[in-house]
Amino acid sequence: MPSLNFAAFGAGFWTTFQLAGWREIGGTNCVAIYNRTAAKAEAIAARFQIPHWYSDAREMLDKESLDFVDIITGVETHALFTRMASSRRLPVVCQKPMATSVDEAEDMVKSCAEAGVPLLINENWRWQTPIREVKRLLDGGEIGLPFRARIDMVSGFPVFENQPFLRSAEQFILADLGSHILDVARFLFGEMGRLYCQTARVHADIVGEDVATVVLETANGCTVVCELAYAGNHLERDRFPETCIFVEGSRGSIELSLDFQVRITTSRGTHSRRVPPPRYGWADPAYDIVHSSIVPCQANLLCALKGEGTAETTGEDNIKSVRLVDASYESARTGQSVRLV
Ligand code: 89Y
Repeated sequence: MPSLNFAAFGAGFWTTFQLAGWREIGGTNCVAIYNRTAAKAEAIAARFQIPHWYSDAREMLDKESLDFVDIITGVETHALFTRMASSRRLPVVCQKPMATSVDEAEDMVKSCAEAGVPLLINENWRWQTPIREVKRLLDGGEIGLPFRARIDMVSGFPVFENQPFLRSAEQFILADLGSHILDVARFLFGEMGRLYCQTARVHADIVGEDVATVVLETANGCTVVCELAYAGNHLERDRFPETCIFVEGSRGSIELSLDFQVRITTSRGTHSRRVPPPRYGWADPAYDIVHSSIVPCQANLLCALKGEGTAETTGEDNIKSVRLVDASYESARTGQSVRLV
């Protein structure tokens, strides 16, 4: 199959890594890039030898011959650019968080379904090497039925330095990081029936919440507690952006701890293994585990774009993660738990 030509929307922090990820996989060719600030599009075009750059998205779509688009802009523009692409019958890959609301996410899915084109979400967190290992162990069934789990991403890493817009986001940690972690909760434990959430703001100089605790209940009664924080420099070992997971099951437990250590404990004892992510020269070492997960995630999306397989993180699937984020904000606002089914 010839390479698929695509255009990128957006020239922010994540664009360079996603473009490097496409190159790593092969089979695609970025032929154009749009950014509302032309100089930023031009700079990335020069760095990645992208032949055309634009500051007008419609002009780009009118002029370029494309097989799909990759939307890597702020969440508030995802629906607009998705509709622009779907109305031209172009398949869409869109950055997480998929949308600002469940209604908007549903509208995106509808516009792509009506146009007969795939809508795929670049939701990479679940593709991290040690998280895939936890999933493999859970599916193996050795620990029996999980009845409680904890998923933590707690760090003092200054995320605002690379992504300054997060400082002024009204919805911060649940939308930015929670969309990943709640997606991981669904990936590992299935769909949720109910949740309760509390949030807090520790940074005095930001608008949104930088701490969130979400307690979820799966359809079959497992409790999953997600703890998120970008609250400040109070940790002895800060290993941003590693996720820690602890699962208790009827016959054993699984633990993913810092430094990619995965342990499974059953009546036969504890088996421990270090499962580090691959290292790529183009990745920012401070984001290694996440940047490396771009590769299997985008490879999975590419299979779907080529009609050779099914994507895990379709728009239709990701709406369920958007719902969890939305319900978490609702619960934090009302102080009540929210039923999801
Ligand atoms: O924007 C976020 C993401 O997707 O991964 C980590 C991050 O950069 C900061 O929370």
